[in-house]
Amino acid sequence: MKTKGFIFDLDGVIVDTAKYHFLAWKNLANSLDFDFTETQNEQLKGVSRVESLKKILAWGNKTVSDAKFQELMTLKNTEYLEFIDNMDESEILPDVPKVLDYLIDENQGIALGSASKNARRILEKVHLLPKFQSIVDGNDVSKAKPDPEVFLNAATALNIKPEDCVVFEDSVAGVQAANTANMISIGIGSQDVLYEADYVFKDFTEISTEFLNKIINN
Ligand code: B16
Ligand code: MG
Repeated sequence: MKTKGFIFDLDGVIVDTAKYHFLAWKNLANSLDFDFTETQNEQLKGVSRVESLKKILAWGNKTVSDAKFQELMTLKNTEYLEFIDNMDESEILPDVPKVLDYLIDENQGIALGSASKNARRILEKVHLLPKFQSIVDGNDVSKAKPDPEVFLNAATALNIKPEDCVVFEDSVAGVQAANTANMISIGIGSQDVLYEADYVFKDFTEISTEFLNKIINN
């Protein structure tokens, strides 16, 4: 049995925190007298907090001082954390624990590779933190996806070569980051959006142990 490194994105792969990011950003935009759509929100998936706010302000044609920018980031995160603090295991996406437990039983490396600075707190809330050998999140990287830094750091933390790593990602930028890192990319979501991934599944209920064994032993 080979040992591969399995790197999981957080938002959109393990839990659906995108809905909370959307609500918090939307309230912020509304407080500045503009709005944005759920379609625009798609462009914020996998994107760091700073880059998200830059995009949102551009949609609203707003320019703000650096101090105001920092204040808005804090405001958004404070509201977002109120949603996070109400999360529990029921918010874990279908069959994620099953796949994690299978990979752990098969002695595979398991890491988190997320843009979120709140990743540990979220994993703690849904009681999945102990399943991860390594956590690489928005506090550990200087370059956002599609830069491969977050996944390369996760491979280093697992002590597994990038070409022996596999990434589960729901965002286009994340799939591109995995591909640039020379890792196997598995898109979670729609084939139409994630067509650059090596494999795409709607969710983890579609991922069989046969498929995982194939990936492990390839
Ligand atoms: P935070 P992921 C990303 O998580 C989200 O998809 C993205 O919408 C968010 O802006 C980013 O984390 C930063 O999150 O404000 O909590 O630091 O998909 O990379 O797990
Ligand atoms: Mg994501």
